[in-house]
Amino acid sequence: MTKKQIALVGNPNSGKTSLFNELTGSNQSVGNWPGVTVEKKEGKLKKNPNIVLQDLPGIYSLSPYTPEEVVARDYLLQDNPSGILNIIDASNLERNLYLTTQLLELGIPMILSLNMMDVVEKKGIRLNEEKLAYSLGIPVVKMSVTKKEGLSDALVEIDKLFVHGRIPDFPLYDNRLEVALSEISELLPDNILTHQKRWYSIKLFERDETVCSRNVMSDEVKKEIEDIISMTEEIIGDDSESIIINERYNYISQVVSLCCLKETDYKLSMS
Ligand code: BGO
Repeated sequence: MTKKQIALVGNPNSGKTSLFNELTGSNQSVGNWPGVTVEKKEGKLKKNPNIVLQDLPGIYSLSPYTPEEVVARDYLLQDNPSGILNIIDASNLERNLYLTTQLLELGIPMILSLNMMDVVEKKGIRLNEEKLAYSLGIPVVKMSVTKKEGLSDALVEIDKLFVHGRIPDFPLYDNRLEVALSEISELLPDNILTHQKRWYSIKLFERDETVCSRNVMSDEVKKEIEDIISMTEEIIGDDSESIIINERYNYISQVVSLCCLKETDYKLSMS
């Protein structure tokens, strides 16, 4: 039987290595990603050796600025994993969801693992995972890897992903930005897969050099895209990279305000 691949993705210190070790045990192989000195680790799930967990380097973003980010995004775009298991430190929800917004744009079925729930509880934060799952449109599981809690729930979601995993809806941003992104999407080269169009449109809007140089586009199309970007920058009054960053954080703060209550929120309302 051919092996199915799940990519394990998360920020540094989210508990990714701890989860990888728990799920794969001693069934691991370690090497380097081609051409870079970034460690490549993969392992078969203890509970189902037909599923391979690909441990991607800890990253904060899918920008092209570090070898770890380049390795992670190249793998996610080119190696066609069946799904992404995105582990986050739920006690730092806003910061960790920044990478999640980018992963949602790749057109790959995805599961969100809310790790460090023991810390979340100690901080008095109430997190409604059902509302979070509804807002993001993907399955969400709570876990504490060090307490070995929630691991079997993650395995159940991985199994479900192979049966009815679907490509998540991507986050929607400011209308003026959405118009620009759909115009860019229309101009993308034909070889870009439909489910990856959102990611490529955003990367071109950000003037991501790697994406610009790897895709063959006529000078005319390049100019049209540049005109769309500069006009949107003028309308919104910011540079394109900052526009995307701000829109991601606006989206995250809406999601977090729907599903997260800090102790100060409920203590105030009860007094
Ligand atoms: C140390 N809860 C808590 N409280 N901690 C967790 C959990 C959890 O659910 N999951 C992981 N950790 P990595 P990346 C450590 O190593 O897996 C802890 O970078 C220490 N080390 O045990 O390495 C985990 O792969 C000394 O903590 O994350 C680890 O994503 C004192 O989070 C840290 C205290 O986990 C990072 C902690 C010498």
